[in-house]
Amino acid sequence: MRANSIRGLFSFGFIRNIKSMSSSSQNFVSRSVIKKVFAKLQKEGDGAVVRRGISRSEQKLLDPFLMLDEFSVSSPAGFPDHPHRGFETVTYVLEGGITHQDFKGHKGTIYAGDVQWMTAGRGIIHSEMPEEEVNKGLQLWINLSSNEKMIEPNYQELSNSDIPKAEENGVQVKVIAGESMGIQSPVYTRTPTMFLDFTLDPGAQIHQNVPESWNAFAYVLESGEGGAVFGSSNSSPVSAHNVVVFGPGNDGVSVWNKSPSKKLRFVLIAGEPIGEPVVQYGPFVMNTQAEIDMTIEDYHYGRNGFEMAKYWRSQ
Ligand code: FJE
Ligand code: FE
Repeated sequence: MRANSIRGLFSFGFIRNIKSMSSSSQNFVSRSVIKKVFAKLQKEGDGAVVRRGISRSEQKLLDPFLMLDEFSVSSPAGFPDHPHRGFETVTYVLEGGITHQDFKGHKGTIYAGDVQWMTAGRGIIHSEMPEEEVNKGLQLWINLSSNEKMIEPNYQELSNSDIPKAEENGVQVKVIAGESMGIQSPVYTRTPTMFLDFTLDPGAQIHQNVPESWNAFAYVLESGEGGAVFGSSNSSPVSAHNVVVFGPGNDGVSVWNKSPSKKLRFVLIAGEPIGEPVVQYGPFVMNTQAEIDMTIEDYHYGRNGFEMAKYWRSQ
């Protein structure tokens, strides 16, 4: 197969990107759309409302991803003190700010364009509260493999200016994880993950490489009517607040902005499947029910990473 040797080397993916920006895009074979999910509004946390794009029903199809929420939250609503174990949360603020505080004294506010990549590992207890009048963003949950579920918690925090950006042929990309258009994110992804924020001018298109074995989806943030076309240039357009799940294989993902006047903004997220059983109890994600039962006990009695559970309250 053409360029198979290049396709296999993810680190050389940018070669394909540069090629695909030029005339060879007709050779690019895109994955097709196998499912669309409209992210319905639902209540979460304390008085907060989220659009849940990925939930339990997509977990098999989209391993290693567990959840995607598009949040919009205003004080006094928020996500007060709650635990996590067994996965990572990625919070990407689109507007306003979110202040987080955890049980080990880690505290900070992330604003529009900033990312917090939190590895909960064996245990985090934290609060995530809105800072400004309007606070919007995305929160993605990425599973950890069984041998990493109980690692020490870790944070990677990137301000907007730390996130690599590129612009070419009416396409802007912010590389939150992975690489695109020849630039690479500094984020370390324990579960190999790509997280790209694309804005396409009217009439622009992209052909983004995605490793063949990975699961991939897009989430449409903003689109002109009939603008967002995924997979093949004659497929039916997708409106904002939809998850677009891609089928397996091929070179990657093609996207067209067919709107004559409005920009198209979407995130493209892909990851290497873990292939292990998932047992989720709210904010705990383990491999077996016995591990969930143990986690509930650990949280209750303040053990195995939840030592501060009994004493800590956010301010
Ligand atoms: C949660 C309680 C919670 N979606 N989007 C239980 F508070 C949460 C939770 C969030 C969340 C936080 C932000 Cl900043 C953005 C979110 C859920 O914190 F997920 C469960 N299960
Ligand atoms: Fe949380």
